[in-house]
Amino acid sequence: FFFPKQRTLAVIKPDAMEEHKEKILEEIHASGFSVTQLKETVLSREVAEEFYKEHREKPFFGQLVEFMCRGPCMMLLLTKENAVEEWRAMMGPTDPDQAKETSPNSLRARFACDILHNSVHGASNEQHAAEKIRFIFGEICTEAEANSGDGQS
Ligand code: DGI
Repeated sequence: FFFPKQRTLAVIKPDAMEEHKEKILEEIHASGFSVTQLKETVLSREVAEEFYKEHREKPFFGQLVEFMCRGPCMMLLLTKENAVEEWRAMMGPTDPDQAKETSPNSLRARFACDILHNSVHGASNEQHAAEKIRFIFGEICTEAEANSGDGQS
């Protein structure tokens, strides 16, 4: 199969920043991703709420926002063939207990504490990736996106 170069947004979440950041970055590079942009930042409540707005109605939304603001995060723009899917595969399932069973080598199986404090984030599809990249890193976009004609934000 041939996959075109693709971009995704990855985040190292606050629970993993102290102990596992270097190891995760090392594995990102070793897996052939290019780190096109990188930013370490403490999210404000407003930014965290907007970042996870798809989950606004979920019972865990408050906890999730609070957790994401509790310390620094590392935001990464990753580029690789099939980046969205490959980064999701590297992360493993949302719940580390499940990850340990189905994907023991995944980052969440090895580093996550529980379903909320689960070490890493990755955009779930190409459209979310483009939207979150724009939200976090601003108006750096590919020519294809620039020409796609959705004149939003
Ligand atoms: O894309 P994922 O991060 O794997 O999962 P998601 O988009 O369904 O959920 C986003 C984040 O919300 C997830 O990484 C952790 C949190 N979350 C998801 N499901 C639950 C949850 N937190 C709690 N406390 N309980 C849940 O069932």
